Amino acid sequence: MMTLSEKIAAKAIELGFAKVGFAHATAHPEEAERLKRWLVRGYHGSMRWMDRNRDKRADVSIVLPGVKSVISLADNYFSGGHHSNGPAMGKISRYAWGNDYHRHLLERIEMLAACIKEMAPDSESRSYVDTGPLMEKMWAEKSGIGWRGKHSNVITREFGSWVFLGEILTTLELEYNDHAEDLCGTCIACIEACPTGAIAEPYVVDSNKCIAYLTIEHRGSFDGTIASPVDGWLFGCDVCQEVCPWNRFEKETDHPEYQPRAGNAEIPLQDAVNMTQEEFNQRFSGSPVERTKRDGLARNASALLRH
Ligand code: B12
Ligand code: SF4
Ligand code: SF4
Repeated sequence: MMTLSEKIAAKAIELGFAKVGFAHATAHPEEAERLKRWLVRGYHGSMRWMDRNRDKRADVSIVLPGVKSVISLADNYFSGGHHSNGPAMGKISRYAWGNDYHRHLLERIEMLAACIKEMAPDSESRSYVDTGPLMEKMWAEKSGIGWRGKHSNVITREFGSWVFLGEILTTLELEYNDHAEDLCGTCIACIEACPTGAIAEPYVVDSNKCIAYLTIEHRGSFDGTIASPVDGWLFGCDVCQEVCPWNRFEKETDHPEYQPRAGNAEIPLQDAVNMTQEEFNQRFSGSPVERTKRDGLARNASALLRH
């Protein structure tokens, strides 16, 4: 006879998740303290939303009263292929080659939540992908999905770090996994390879220097104290993950949603500068690249051409 946890795990795998894990939904004051330190140092740059709901990020019982468990889910998005690194090309980071993951993940997370409701009608739940005030990487680690590498992303033994994360908070008591063991050892490849020195110390990223932040989240120009994107990264950056030895275990995803749209792994920089709004919509509607908007992409391309 399968336990409730086993039934939920089996359903998650059936829905196409690469990994699922369960953690007891207790507060973690030491993580709250680290988050506070990160914010006090200003490592969130202009992402002021990271400073809001700090109490909720530290304690999920404020988000869902009576919460007992966090179900962590991981979706493998590695679709094979590599950047050509050709001259005057702008690289798009791997996570943004296909459709926006938020929708694809959330739809299936909500299906799983509906199945759980059928299995336990008195239970309550909340589903999250990225947008909620949740420390997703911490929960992935606590639920045994993977550990936080020194580049701060979660690494799984089976798929490397090319995974998106999502969660279900539930009032159900479940059987909990052991937290994932840190397997970075003495390696510092990501810290050494980061082109802007954004990994301020092991496990801690200063967004102000991170190319992912500069090309996606930062608004306005790159002048004064703000750094500029480098090394041909037009949208996001994969350097710290590309050099990670654990990504030798990458496996190709079978989700068509994460397959690259034609020509979207990299774009001639001049094309990105000249792209009309209509072309931008045709190419990137429903893709993560939409977040930076046409003007943001053109700004990034102009900055790279100036280098
Ligand atoms: C804000 C944010 C960003 C910011 C800040 C990044 C960051 N490292 O925090 C920016 C814009 C830079 C960013 C970039 C990227 N992001 Co982002 N981002 C987020 C978001 C919304 C919040 C992250 C957060 O809470 N940061 C706050 C800091 C304080 O948390 P933290 O990094 O976990 O820091 C902890 C460690 O420093 C730790 N710590 C300190 N000392 C020590 C010591 C030890 C031993 C340990 C274990 C830990 C530890 O304590 C801190 C608090 O717990 C999450 C979604 C979510 N809601 O969680 C996605 C998320 C983290 N991003 C994601 C992705 C894919 C990316 C990019 C890879 C995209 C790209 N290719 O360009 C890059 C990676 C850059 C990098 N090296 O981190 C994925 C990561 C998936 C994974 N496998 O881990 C997430 C989870 C989204 C998702 N739902 O899938 N992101
Ligand atoms: S994403 Fe790029 S810039 Fe940001 S920490 Fe990793 S290597 Fe550095
Ligand atoms: S490159 Fe090395 S230190 Fe960095 S996350 Fe991977 S194993 Fe850990």
